[in-house]
Amino acid sequence: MNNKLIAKAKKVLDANFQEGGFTIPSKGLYPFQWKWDSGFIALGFAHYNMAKAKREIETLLDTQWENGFIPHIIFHTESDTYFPGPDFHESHLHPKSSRKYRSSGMTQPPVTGFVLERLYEIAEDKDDLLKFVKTQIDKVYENHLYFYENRDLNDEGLVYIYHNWESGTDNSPIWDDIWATMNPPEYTFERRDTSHVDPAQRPSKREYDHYLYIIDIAKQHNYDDGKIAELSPFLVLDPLFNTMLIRSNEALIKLYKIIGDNQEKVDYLQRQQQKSIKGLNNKLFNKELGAYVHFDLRGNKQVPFLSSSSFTPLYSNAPSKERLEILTETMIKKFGDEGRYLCASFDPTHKRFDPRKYWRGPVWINMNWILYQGLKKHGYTELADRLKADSIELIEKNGFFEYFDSRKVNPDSVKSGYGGDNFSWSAALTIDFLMDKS
Ligand code: 9WN
Repeated sequence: MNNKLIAKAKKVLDANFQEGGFTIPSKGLYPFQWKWDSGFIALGFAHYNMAKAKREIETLLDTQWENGFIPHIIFHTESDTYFPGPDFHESHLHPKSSRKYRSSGMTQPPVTGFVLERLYEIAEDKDDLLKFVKTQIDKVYENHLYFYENRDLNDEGLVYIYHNWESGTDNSPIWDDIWATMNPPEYTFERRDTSHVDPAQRPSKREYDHYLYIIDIAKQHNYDDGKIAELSPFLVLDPLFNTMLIRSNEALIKLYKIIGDNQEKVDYLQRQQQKSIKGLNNKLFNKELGAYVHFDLRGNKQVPFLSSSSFTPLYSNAPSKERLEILTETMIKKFGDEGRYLCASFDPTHKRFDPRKYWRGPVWINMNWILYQGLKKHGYTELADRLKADSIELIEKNGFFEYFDSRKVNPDSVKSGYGGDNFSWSAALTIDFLMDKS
């Protein structure tokens, strides 16, 4: 164990924890609570302060809307260091939105189910943690119900995202062809992100116009799911998002069985799970590329590009033995060059790859954590260890940054850690990587 690094990571997390019972991803750049960040953050706290881990999840789930939806950003406090803020998102337009919290009207990958399971695994006092799970699990279940009832357009177990910010992999080259089908107005606004971070590492102004335009369309219809499905120019089946749902279903089923007395919910989840796994394997696997890809519901076609999301189904029970082999071979062949850290966020052999820019090529620690867990789960120990070692090396050399240059030798600069510094999930998952007893 690397005690020095763990101590530093704890310091980062504790400094980002806020009085309101939630943790900001990074000071200045991201000053609110983010949905999937909170899940990963709780996993870090769980190893040394379970009270804070529980609080993080409790605070997040308290923001749930009446229809089961959980927003991607919750604006607990005022801050003018981030755009777009609550006045742009206007979540109150939705009739079932929270009356207690201001938030966005979009969501992020559903990680909370497997986070509850992992908290239970980490907890020393299992009875106490199970008591906590009992108070929260139905909210996660309601959230899954929301997805299946409102976002599974073709009744195939796959749920759509209507905005790139819902994917969590915000300006991946995957979206470029969708942007090419749109011509949004030129918005006038003041970016805040580029005053914290080198603009060369962030999306362009024109890309932001697209992001804002999709929100505008949703707002014109009070964030009505049916209208969004009908009108949003961005409507995508994302392998990462759907895998997180599948993996969280798995966790909910396991936890409900431990709790007992919840047969109806278990049955429902098992039925959905079968459908989702079938959908993922039939619709999102690309044989030529040897991995899972996104599906553009507007264009009714697969988006044939490899990204770190392509391998995330490893973290679930969805891939067959044969597919597991194909996935790991593709990862090594395309992303595993000795001169590179695993795992770049986009195909390093593709011309759209950029090792420095946001989700267009750098390494992200949360994606590495997901892939590591998946590889370990299916017995690919050597590759799993390489992912873990690469993650720790990047953090040790550069600090707890938001993302990292995927090249081992970086000819552009001496610095290979990019985006927000003292970034919470990089710290939290370092703790989980290093303190993992399983
Ligand atoms: C928009 C907070 C979030 C992460 C996302 C990451 C980035 C926001 C932004 O920061 O997105 O949600 O303003 O760029 O892409 O994954 O949850 O850390």
